[in-house]
Amino acid sequence: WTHPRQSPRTCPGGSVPASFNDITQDPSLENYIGWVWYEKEVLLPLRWLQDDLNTRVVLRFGSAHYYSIVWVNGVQVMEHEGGHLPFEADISSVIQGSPGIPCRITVALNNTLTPHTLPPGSIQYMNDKTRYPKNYFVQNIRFDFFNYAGIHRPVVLYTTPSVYIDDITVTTTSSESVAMVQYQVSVVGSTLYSLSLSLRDQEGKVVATGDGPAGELKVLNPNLWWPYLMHENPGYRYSLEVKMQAQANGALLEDVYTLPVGIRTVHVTSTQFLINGRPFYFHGVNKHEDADIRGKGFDWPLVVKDFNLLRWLGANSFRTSHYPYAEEIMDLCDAYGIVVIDECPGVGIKMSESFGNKSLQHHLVVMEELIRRDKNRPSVVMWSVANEPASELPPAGYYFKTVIAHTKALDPSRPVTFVTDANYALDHGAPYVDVICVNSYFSWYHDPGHLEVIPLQLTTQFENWYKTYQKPIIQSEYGADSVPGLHSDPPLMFSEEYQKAMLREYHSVFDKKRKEYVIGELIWNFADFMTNQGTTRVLGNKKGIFTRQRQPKSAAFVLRERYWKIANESSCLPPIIKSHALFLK
Ligand code: GCB
Repeated sequence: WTHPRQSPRTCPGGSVPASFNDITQDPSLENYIGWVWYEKEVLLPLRWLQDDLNTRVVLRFGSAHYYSIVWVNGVQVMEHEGGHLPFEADISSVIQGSPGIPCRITVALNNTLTPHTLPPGSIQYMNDKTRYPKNYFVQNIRFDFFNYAGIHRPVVLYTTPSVYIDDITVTTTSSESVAMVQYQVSVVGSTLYSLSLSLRDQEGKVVATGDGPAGELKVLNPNLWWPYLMHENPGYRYSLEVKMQAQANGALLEDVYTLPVGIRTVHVTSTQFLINGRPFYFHGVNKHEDADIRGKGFDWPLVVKDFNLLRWLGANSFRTSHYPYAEEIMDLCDAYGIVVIDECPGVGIKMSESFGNKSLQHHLVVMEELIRRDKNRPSVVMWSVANEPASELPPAGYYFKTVIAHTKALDPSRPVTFVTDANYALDHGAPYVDVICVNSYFSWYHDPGHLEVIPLQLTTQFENWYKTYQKPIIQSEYGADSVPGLHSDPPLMFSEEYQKAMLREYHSVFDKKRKEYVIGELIWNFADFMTNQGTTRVLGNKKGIFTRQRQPKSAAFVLRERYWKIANESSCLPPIIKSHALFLK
């Protein structure tokens, strides 16, 4: 640790959950790359320590960026590679025998990105001594959001009995009058246990019961889980109570877990995306976990505000661009019926070394972690394994074939995609996806300022992809930067008017093609967000239809009118939803 930028840093107290970058006045912490330390002492309830043989104490992190090592009372209890996903360890053996003495939790975090992490990155040493100080280096990244780091999500301690429910997997099938809920429960700690299950509706009535580690529950006249704006009662979830009993160390142990279950089906045809057998059109957004001061740190009021804005907008869906979002956000998607394309942190996979075996193996592990976390969520209708990789490189073929096959093997119930900006004729990954998700920025990065090229270029884009693959297409990104309050008529780039005009050009093509095989449009982006500094970014990316502080730009009203119009065209929407009032309460 010879260079100041490499010296390990200690994070100021009380900064969890939050990114460390923006919370101090210290500019060297803003772009800090290297080790950061967190430490906290906690007093554990005496009860946890007394019944030590039968109580399992678990320490769980919602996420930390990116590589973490965790010690409890000086003993290393876990390490984890990658942000955005939870990790936990049984710490029972480390904390026993210390009633009344604080338990010390120490975390070392390293936010360095390498060609084999997800997202990938590279460290570049600047060796020209006439231009840079000794040991000077930069972290290169190939993605367009600020590389915030820290303990981003809640850290909790919880207990289970020593024999416990480790995992539950639920899938559902349904017809109009009957649904089947298939379940699998895994129990760890003993092979001698019994399991009983009961499924309750929202009135608390038991509608089906079962027992054993695997089986099927039959639900007559099911209330299906419907997306927001597709039904008057969206997001309906039953409660599945799973009860385990086991004898261990002379005691009767009981573990109970209650899982919300939404009954719905998802199918993809060559032209449609069907939810519960009905065509679903994605009219939604791409988001980021990003806000002033906290960076990527979880913040309930911000999350609630975002959901209110989504509902105001008439958005029925979003993609978790470009990494898995907090579990609390996913819970709200399930509850409100917001449909999710769940993306893993495979963003900025551009270097050829990032398509090698080491990267591939890690990508498979990340998909396992993501699917284990989100597999039971009715809101998640599709997995996205990457965003804009260099899929025109030959190794991308084998790479995506393998990642997608692995994802489908882990979860045969959902379609899989990745988001491409490659030329349709050169993309080696596209043959393996179920839905084509394509990003394009006509009149912005291509032909900047020329709105008039959009109709032709966008129509050609859709026709080329469809002709090649006969798969439904989502416009997974389109957009333009606008500096809030900057006006220009005729519309010029970066003005609010230009952003609106660009949207309208895209929309007229969507309206033609959604009669054929275009199944969705997701604006880039829901809100302005922070990026690395650069000559094309003025304090971040300004393609939000809301500002970073969640105030609407003019484009938000254009989109709102459109999304409500599309929702109201749908024949299944009951009259009560045809007014905004319900949602402005
Ligand atoms: C993209 C990327 C997104 C960027 C966006 C932009 O294609 O997927 O991460 O932020 O373009 O604004 O450049």
